Amino acid sequence: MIELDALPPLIVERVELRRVAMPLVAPFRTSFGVESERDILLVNVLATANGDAVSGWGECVALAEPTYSAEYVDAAQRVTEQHLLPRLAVVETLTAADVGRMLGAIHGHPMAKGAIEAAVLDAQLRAAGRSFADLLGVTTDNGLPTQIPSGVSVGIHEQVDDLLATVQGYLDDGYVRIKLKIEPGSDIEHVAAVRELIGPDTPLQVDANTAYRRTDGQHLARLDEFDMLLIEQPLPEEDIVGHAMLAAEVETPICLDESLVSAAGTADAIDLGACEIANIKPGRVGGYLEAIRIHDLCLERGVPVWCGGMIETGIGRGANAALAALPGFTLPGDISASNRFYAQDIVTDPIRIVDGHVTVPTTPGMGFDIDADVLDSVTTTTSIIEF
Ligand code: NPG
Repeated sequence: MIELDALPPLIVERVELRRVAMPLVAPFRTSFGVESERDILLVNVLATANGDAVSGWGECVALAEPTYSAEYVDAAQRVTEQHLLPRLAVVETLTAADVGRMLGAIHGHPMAKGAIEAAVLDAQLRAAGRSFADLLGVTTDNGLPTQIPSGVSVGIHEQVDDLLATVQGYLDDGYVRIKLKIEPGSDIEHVAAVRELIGPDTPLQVDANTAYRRTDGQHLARLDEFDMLLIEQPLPEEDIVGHAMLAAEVETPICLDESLVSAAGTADAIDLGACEIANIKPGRVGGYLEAIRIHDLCLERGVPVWCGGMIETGIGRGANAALAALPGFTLPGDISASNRFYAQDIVTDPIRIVDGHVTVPTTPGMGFDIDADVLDSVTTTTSIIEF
């Protein structure tokens, strides 16, 4: 367990909520829609700790529309302003561990809650002069930076030729694992062509984002011959039993993403045989602390995990990279370089890929420093909540 008690508590003065508009370098199509621009809510906690002024940032990964999950960015901002922050403003001092506990009575909204928790943790770590990687115990003993393998997620392409050209580009960039978005009609043929292009040794997996039904077991079993790492979230998020049925029918391991929203639910899904591999996304599960609990649980149960992505800016990516260095993350995550999605990031040292790997940040805080000028240039609105 990580030593959160070693971090100084915050006396929060105010919280600034920023909305930023970040165009993507290319449209990203999934089975639930096309993303061309991210409209992102950022939470900035301004506080004092040990008498010094400190600032911490968290990124809310909710999308503009409630298509990936029920959360969406306008609602995330509203619940943050009207329900979440007011419940936190009543205490003298605040810690990251307090956030989840104090917000427990509010149902849902894990992405909004997770962004607040991350901002508080970032401020606490900065006050202590410690990195998230250090808190997690994932720094190296020999002074060399920790490296994690970098996977890339490839959107659905109408034409197989276009898909192959895109995948080849990512192979040239050095990505060590390819994830293909699939949906009915864009699956077997696409996977077959990509497997042929990348050869038998490059790890490959697919993500359906809930696009199939229980009756698709035999169809999905046709993917077995392509020797993939996993099939991610083939069925709707509530259908845990359906995933267990598919896991019995399909040889390729079934991985859950959207279905996993807590450690308790993850344990149940594992017990039911529905979750052979887990995708851990801090935002989806309410924050990094719950993500760590899910990691610990899966490590104990022998269930491999990997770190998912939500097209984060460097704020979320830096922290994800540290998380993904924990020992249970035995599969490459969706921790691609910043330039896979953004021409310009809002942090000073965006995540880069070198030899297929990303360096885990070790600067104080959650793993990034804000580039204030760029951030200002992409900010669309700011609102301030006094504590
Ligand atoms: O590298 O951040 C990334 C993208 C990884 O494919 C990715 N995310 O369902 O996992 C997903 C998917 C996603 C895309 C989620 C768009 C939300 C929006």
